Amino acid sequence: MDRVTTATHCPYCALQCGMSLGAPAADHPGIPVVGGRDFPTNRGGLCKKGWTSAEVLGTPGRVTRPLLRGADGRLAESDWDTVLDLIADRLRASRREHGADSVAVFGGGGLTNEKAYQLGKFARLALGTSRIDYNGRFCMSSAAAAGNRAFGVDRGLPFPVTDLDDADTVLILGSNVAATMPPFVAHLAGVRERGGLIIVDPRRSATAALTDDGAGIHLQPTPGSDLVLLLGLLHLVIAEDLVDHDYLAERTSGWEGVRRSTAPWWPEAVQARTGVPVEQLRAVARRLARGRGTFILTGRGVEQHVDGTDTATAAINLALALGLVGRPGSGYGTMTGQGNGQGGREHGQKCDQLPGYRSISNPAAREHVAAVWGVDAATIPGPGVPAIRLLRELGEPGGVRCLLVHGSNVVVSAPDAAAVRTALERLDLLVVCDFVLSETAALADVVIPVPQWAEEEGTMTSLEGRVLRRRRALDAPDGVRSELWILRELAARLDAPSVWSTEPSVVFDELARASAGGLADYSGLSHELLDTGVAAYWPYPTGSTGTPRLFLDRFAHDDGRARLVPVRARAADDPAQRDGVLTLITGRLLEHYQSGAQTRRVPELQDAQPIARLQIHPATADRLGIADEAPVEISTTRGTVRCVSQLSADIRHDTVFLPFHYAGAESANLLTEGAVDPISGMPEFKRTTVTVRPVGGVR
Ligand SMILES: Nc1nc2c(c(=O)[nH]1)N[C@H]1C(S)=C(S)[C@@H](COP(=O)(O)OP(=O)(O)OC[C@H]3O[C@@H](n4cnc5c(=O)[nH]c(N)nc54)[C@H](O)[C@@H]3O)O[C@H]1N2
Ligand SMILES: Nc1nc2c(c(=O)[nH]1)N[C@H]1C(S)=C(S)[C@@H](COP(=O)(O)OP(=O)(O)OC[C@H]3O[C@@H](n4cnc5c(=O)[nH]c(N)nc54)[C@H](O)[C@@H]3O)O[C@H]1N2
Ligand code: SF4
Ligand SMILES: [Mo]
Repeated sequence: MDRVTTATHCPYCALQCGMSLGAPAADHPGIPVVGGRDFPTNRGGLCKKGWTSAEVLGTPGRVTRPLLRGADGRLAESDWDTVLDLIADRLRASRREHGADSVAVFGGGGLTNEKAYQLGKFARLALGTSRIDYNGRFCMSSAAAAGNRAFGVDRGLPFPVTDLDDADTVLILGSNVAATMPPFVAHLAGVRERGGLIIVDPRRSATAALTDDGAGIHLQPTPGSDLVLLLGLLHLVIAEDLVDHDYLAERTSGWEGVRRSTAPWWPEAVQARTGVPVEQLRAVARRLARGRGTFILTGRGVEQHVDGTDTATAAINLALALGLVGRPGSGYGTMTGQGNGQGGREHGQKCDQLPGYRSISNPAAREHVAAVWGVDAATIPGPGVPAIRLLRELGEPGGVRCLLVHGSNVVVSAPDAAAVRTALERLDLLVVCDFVLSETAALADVVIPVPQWAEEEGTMTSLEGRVLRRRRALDAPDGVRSELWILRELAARLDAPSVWSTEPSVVFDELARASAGGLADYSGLSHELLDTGVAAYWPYPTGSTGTPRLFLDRFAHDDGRARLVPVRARAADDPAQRDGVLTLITGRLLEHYQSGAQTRRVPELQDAQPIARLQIHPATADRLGIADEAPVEISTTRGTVRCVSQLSADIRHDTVFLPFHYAGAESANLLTEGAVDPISGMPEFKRTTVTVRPVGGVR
């Protein structure tokens, strides 16, 4: 390609920092030079992962030929016709012998909108299966369910990130943006100057440390007690008469039930359950109600729990009671995680959903999408099952026998990872599309090589609901084929109806038509329009100029009102503080991304964080006889992790923290349980009872 500089976005998280890719340096062929680009979310800044992202393009382990497992049990290079014919034959046979739902698809929130859309269409039309879901179930599902329930629509931030710049108070619950979206911190500079940053985290995370020196308040509750904390804050807002009654009357319904639900949560009761002192609770409640620009934001720390949907709902109820939602200069939102975590949940990879965030159970939605696809609506399967149930069905009698994985490394990132591995090994056929041999790809019968972000065109939708152009800066290695091409080839071999373009802009146009009239309406958008650099926030129906701020006039429910939904805290079940019994929380480090499939292959990042370390309080470590940087064993009934201790006073005495970016014996998900939120299907990643002991005896 002859372009010297390509304006695009980072391949990793949902902040989608603006990035420029320059021509490769002579001594580094194939690796474009990365630069930060002025863009509202990052203003030229990038984090370490962004700066080093191009390294993965030339990683030594890159898969550039289809791989097929041979009779000797090893993966060996094959050719496209052989593997595509084999996959199509095996899928057809499975469908014939065991029914269409014996074939399943697992997608990812890192896929472009075009690929996510095509994957959902492929599952329904080419495979005829209802069994499709994706890793966003591990990520956004609780916040999405809460948003849909309260507002009738789910868009992570219903306002541009830059709205935060002028805030007086920002309450962030369970999100460590200083590590997970570093350039985002610049948007908190103003609120820190005004002393209004409030961080809720059982750890003194890098983000919690931003509240130091009068910049704000850090609340350090027991893991999993946020629902009580939020009920307690609302209780105080009511008791101190800080509620915006006019707003509630004009714009919401259900206040009375919510008001009553907060009755038991006197500050003293909240302190007893959460460990947060009464004075801090009062200070926070009053600060939130100062009424000069208040935002409430949630992250995975409060959402990845069995009561994650209710906890996000409690945060929304608090925001509504204060009249923050749909008012310029204030708001509620959730921090979307993956690069296309937002768009990836709008176009049909979710088991219950059709493009445009339409329900697959709604007859009118089915008719609309069927017309775009040129099929009879009756041929579109009904709703499938959410990710954790899908993974449990693998290889079970009457369950799924063949699985296609696009954009997830489930062996590392799904809860109860050992059980997931066993389930994958039970399958008749596992096909993994990836550009590296991830731990999941290493188990596959067929590995399909695909291009990386800088080698393809497409669109991504950022955490603020803004649709962005991902642009090609260089050609993919010889032998690699795009996912759109692969899906078309398989669709043809499976005699699928409809058209299957391999051109991202054409697929986008089809997606736009399919989304028309839906909640996430992209019908006024095209690659051509996005190439002009227009700030395109959905809904963006034909003839409109998009929607940077949602809810200014109405919410998406038929009556235009937001719904306040009463929620209740679960019974207290603190694990007895027996010797060695602790609460494990899992999460992220700045240097690694997700399952680490990409960042563990970047020498600079891997050197900075080469091994898994368990963050543990020095007093707790002392009690257990654990020294700093010493080998430890962490156990549950599901498995054991071996790693190294990291003594730190930044964590509660009763809590330990382990990042989930590592594989093998260091994999945090050997410990986590597959328990899920009953509404969203979100697994409980953030609260596992574990025992910890030193390896090699007490010091
Ligand atoms: N460096 C890096 N950045 C990333 C990613 C990555 O893997 N690495 N992934 C991206 C993705 S997909 C996502 S979803 C986002 C996630 O971004 P975050 O939500 O910021 O990330 P986590 O580290 O999972 O959790 C955030 C914080 O929640 C706290 N926490 C744990 N349990 C509780 C609890 O019970 N209550 C409260 N209040 N807090 C709790 C943890 O201590 C942690 O500091 O990051 C995105 N950005
Ligand atoms: N214990 C614990 N577990 C967690 C979490 C936690 O906080 N704690 N967080 C959860 C969250 S929020 C998330 S989002 C998940 C994420 O975890 P995963 O779903 O495993 O996400 P990634 O590690 O990003 O895996 C993406 C894989 O797809 C490949 N890939 C990237 N782009 C493409 C593409 O365009 N096409 C194809 N075919 N492949 C591609 C990458 O190389 C990589 O192998 O982990 C969840 N697991
Ligand atoms: S914050 Fe996210 S989008 Fe920005 S450079 Fe880092 S990983 Fe990339
Ligand atoms: Mo995520």
